[in-house]
Amino acid sequence: MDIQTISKGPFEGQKPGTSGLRKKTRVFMEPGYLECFVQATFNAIGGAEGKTFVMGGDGRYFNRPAIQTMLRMAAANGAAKVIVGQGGLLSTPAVSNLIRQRSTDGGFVLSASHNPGGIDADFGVKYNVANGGPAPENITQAMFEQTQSIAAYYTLDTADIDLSAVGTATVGPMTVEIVDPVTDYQALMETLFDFGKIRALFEGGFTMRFDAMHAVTGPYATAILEETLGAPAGTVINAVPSEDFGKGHPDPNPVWAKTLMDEMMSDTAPDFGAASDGDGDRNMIVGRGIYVTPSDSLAVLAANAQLAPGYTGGLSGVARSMPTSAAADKVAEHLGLAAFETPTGWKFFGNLLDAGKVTLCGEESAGTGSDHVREKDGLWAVLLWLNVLAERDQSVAEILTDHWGRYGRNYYSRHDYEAVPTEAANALMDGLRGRLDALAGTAAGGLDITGADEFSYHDPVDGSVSHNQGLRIWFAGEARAVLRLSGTGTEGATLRVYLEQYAAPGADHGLSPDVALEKVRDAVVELTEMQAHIGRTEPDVKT
Ligand code: VG1
Ligand code: CO
Repeated sequence: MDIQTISKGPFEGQKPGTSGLRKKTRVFMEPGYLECFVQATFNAIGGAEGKTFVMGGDGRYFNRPAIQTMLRMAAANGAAKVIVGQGGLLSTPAVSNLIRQRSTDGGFVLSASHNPGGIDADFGVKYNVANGGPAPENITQAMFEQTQSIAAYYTLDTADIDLSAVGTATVGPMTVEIVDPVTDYQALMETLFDFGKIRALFEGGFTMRFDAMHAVTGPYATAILEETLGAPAGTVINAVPSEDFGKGHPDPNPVWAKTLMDEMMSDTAPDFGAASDGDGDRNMIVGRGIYVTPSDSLAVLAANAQLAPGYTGGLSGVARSMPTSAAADKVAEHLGLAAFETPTGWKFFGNLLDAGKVTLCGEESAGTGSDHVREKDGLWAVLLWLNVLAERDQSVAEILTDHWGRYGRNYYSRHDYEAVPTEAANALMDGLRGRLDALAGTAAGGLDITGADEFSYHDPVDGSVSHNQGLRIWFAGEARAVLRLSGTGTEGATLRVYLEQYAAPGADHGLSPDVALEKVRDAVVELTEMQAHIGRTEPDVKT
């Protein structure tokens, strides 16, 4: 066994609090860089000796060589076995499922999620623990500390192994099991949804477009939607994972999935449209002529989940990330369910799911999931929608209009200001933070401010507290603004501004979000002195 020693000294680790590392691909390709992160992870979990891991990625550039490197390192660190997806592919929810189903010690996902791929784009590695979920704070903290002091990593001098066929192989003394990436995941979906009903829906002429965005859900969606549920060939587009995602941005939102959006808004739109991201954990839902915000999607699914076989017993509770709109809370209130508000990032849902406190979870960033795995799950959300559509025999527009009529509409939009100089972004946030206590009772953008704070999360299961999770401002008339800095960007800072305005049942639900949210937006621009801090007030991306 070779012990490689790092010459460049302490290594710049992941941002504290994030469960993986996301960097430019060329940075990951620097000698020893990926290795340091992987070794830091093994060190942080008390070593790999005798352990079993799952490994797979979204197929982006560097996926395959990185897996080979990581297999050698797992073997050199004494791991007993690694389960790898064929061709090095596994979606994030499929990794989560395999960790749970095979009771492994953890797993690695090679992905920078919705960030673009390619040698000049982004790469990433995430570590998930034995419950199938992203590494929780105590482990990410240990990983970060390891990256600050690491001086050596372990590897073997062995040849690459062939991952192109299902079977078993060895790397040094370690066993590698190469599995079909779709089989176990599809089996799980078949336990949750009424495949017969959905097949009948397609047989009845229901049409759909699923945009896999040249990323990992292509094989999953083709196998499940076309080959099993009988959707016609061509239902799944951009279905072959490519190393640069067809030079696109595999982020399922109206901006990056514009081709799909245009089709859904056209005269020849199919009944239902959906898309997923690089690693398959996000989803976009769109009906003919109508976009469903992720916050609304969570609320609609919470209100209708019991129509699917996996959820007939009802939900134990619903959780959403803090910036996500309160639409799901309205449903929970109505159904008498517990509702939880967590910081951004799926890892915070893990304890609630493990403790049986919630069944469904969601984030405004197009993440929805349930207790079936410990990650958000793009295709799962699409299948639940299909099951609901099959049961209700209504269009997406009808379901949404009915939902708003019953619970009210939470107008919602996220504005992203990308590649902001880090100092300017910090100054903007610090400036607002310093004035939060004085805001209640004042006005901005023509709205009265009723309160403001910085969100801290008190985990009801393990009692841990997470501070600095976003600035919140509430306005009279059930409006809210949230500001936070992204933890996943790779260039400067990304400022995220989340805008929300509630319109009760019976109020006007036909406004464009921009119009409904204009005052809240103006208030944010004014309160943050945005122009002075970052030299602009228009965001790069609105979702
Ligand atoms: C973003 C989203 C957040 C999501 C995270 C990881 O984080 O806003 O909701 O959990 O990405 O998603 P941030 O810190 O950039 O706002 V994924 O699909 O990258 O695993
Ligand atoms: Co993702």
